[in-house]
Amino acid sequence: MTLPRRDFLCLASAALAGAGIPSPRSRRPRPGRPRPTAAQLAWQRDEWAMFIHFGVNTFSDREWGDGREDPASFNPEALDARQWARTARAAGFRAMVLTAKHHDGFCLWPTATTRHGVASSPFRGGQGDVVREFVEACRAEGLRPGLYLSPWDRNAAVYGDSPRYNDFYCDQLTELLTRYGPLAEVWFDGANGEGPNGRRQAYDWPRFFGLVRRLQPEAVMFSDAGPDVRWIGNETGSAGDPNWSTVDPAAVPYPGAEGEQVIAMLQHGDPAGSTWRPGETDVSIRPGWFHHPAEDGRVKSVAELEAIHCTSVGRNSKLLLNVPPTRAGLLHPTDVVRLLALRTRIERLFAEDLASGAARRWRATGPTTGVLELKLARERPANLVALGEAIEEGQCVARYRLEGSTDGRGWTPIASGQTIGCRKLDRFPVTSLRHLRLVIEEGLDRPRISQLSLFHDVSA
Ligand code: FUL
Repeated sequence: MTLPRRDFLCLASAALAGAGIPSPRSRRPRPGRPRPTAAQLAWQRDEWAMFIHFGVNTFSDREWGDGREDPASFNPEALDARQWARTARAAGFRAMVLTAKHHDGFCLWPTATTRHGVASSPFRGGQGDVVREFVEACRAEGLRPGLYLSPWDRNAAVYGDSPRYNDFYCDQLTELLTRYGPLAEVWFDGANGEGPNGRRQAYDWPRFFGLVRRLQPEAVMFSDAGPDVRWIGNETGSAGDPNWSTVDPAAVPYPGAEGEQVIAMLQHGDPAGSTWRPGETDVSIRPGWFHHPAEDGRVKSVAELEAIHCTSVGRNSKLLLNVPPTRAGLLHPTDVVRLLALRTRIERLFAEDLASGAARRWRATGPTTGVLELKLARERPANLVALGEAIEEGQCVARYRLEGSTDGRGWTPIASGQTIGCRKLDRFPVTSLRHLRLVIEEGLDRPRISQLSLFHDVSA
């Protein structure tokens, strides 16, 4: 990306203002901490979204196609997007994001912008539209659809001729944003290469963002630089701890920006940040993003997936778990069984909130600190706590500790942490307790605790 940072920021505000649609940041400010928009809140409360990497790479057995793949190779003979969506719903996902185009440039919908896509393939006799089947399947199963459109395009002849490719990319975006009804998320990857002319493509991010805001005002946009939700900084399933949903937008000026500082900001956010931009944790259930038969024996175990839930959703992030369809166009049976077992495991884990119905008392100890104490009906062994802040009012807690007691007098420390946000999960050695207290030691505003739940994971 070649735009200097200041120009980028000016262009960004100009583009959003020019689109005539108020951006979340330009809405009338309320006093206090930054707060999420309704779309950001809905996005986070989905907790789990399924990522679907599917395209010519599925047939060439590659992770990154070079754009020279023959469209004739794309022929998923048993494609059933309803099977993807049914599985996702049964496993507890609430949204799905499909790679409408990956870096190889092959389009999964019948586009007027290039011949490199499904219309040139044998799939449904050249009449197929995977994006439509995907979106309709999501709607039929009550899932919120999202689309990934790779800016890096190794097939487009105009890639590298920056103004022309930006027009081409906006034409593709426009098709996707206008043909398929409301989208919940538009996913931008930051990958950036050189075109056939040997020149590096300069993406017009402000224009791309402005177009999405104008055509799909309810969709959240994902990229390293938001504007609505940010990449979490790795692909291993691990959000930072602490993890603030606020950022300084100047610290990650454009998608694909590099450097240790950038990764630290993506991982942790910034308590002093002016902008609400929560982190999304994307990770694959397999080693690769696309399906490779050689990896059929390397699907992550239920224990690994549960650990990922705890380091993503359990650290104030959202999980975008990739489950790639096979060449047939179906999710692999191993992945399906694993996902359903994960759902059962998570449901069991959180089945009995030992703190439900417990007497609770909040005592402020300062303007931004306080103690939430609760008393269970009887003494119970426990080893897991779930905490939450009422993030619709912003994220405030910066440091806390948890203490347990059998009699309400002698308190034992059981866990401590920094941020809470939408959801924080803390495990600790099995402790028998009747009293539990959350001590907010440091806050940025008056803490609003929406959840203090207690569980006993018997499998731990
Ligand atoms: C990366 C891409 O290069 C990978 O292929 C994958 O799509 C991942 C989600 O984003 O940047």
